Amino acid sequence: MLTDTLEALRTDLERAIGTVESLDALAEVETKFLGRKGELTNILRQLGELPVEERKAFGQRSNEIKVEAEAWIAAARERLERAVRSAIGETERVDVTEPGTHPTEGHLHIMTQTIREITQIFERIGFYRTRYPEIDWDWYAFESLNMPSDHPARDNWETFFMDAGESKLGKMVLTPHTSNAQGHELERKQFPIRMLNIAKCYRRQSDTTHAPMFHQFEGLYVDRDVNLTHLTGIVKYFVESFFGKTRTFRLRPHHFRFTEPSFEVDVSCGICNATGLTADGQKCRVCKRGWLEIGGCGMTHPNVLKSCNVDPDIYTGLAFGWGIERIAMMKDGINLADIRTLYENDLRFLKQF
Ligand code: FA5
Repeated sequence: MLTDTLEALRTDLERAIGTVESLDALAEVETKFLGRKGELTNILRQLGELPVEERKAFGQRSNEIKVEAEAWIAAARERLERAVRSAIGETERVDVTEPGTHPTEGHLHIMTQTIREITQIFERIGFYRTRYPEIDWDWYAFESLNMPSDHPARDNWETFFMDAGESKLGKMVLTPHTSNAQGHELERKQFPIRMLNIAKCYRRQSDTTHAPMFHQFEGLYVDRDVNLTHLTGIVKYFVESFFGKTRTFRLRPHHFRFTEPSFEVDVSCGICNATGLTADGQKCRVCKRGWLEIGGCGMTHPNVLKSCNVDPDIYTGLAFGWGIERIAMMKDGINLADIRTLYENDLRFLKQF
């Protein structure tokens, strides 16, 4: 009987919707029973087989079942959607009390750290940082520093010349020392001059103790009555501030064309306490007989002042130029086998500082 088939369909539909476990499966059930080619439509097509008096009641019952089925489907959809939402909530839940993962933190390169420290030390005694070109005219790098062209002293600064033509200031060079700043600063004629010029230098040198690119810091102090005691005072102040009061220094006579008298500054070795020997009587591997060389210094040569139109009878000056890679290594007592390691960017090395 068609009525029995209709009631059986209702029972099957209720069971199918009650046990369905996904939204996709629910959509399939809906199509199977209620779709255009679904089972209910199929039964309704057979309506004509019924006696006329039964048709009305059958039609009504079919409608009731359809309305009922739609309500079951809506309830099942709501149930399944809620389940999906709570599953997402579970997998994507954020536990705000869980300890976080620490992001990798970088730190400044040992050269930058040292440059900052040097700057602070000199700022405390009135020096100011200047910046002058690292590609400069020959006149500033040599000529104004009492080193005329073809003077043999120039050979000590194994210089890279630029293939960029010439002007009345000569050729262009990659600055082989920071002393090029002296001429620029003197030309400003803002006395007293207390310049601290920190810059990169370039020389045609590359071995375990020389890098082709390295840093120097250059001091220039020019005023009336600047004398040698100022120079020794500044060296003492710097050595004690940077290396600590346990270290001493000495000035060793030397020759530079742009200072007179000239010296090299040595600092006592912090590893062997200036003895040149380790505790077990071995030769100290860090220093030369108890001393480490920082760089050069001296009293400004009158010719340097004259070349920048500063009267040496009124003004006197002192200057120093020291290597930053060297002093950074000396401070930490690191016997660096190769100075070039500083620029190889190997994190296993750089992370130690
Ligand atoms: C000079 O360059 C002079 N301009 C210093 C100076 C300035 C003297 C002012 C007097 C007055 P020197 O060539 O010695 O001097 O270099 C000074 C320091 O720079 C050296 O002691 C060393 O510490 C550092 N240095 C020189 N060449 C290199 C290099 N290739 N690699 C690393 N450090 C270097």
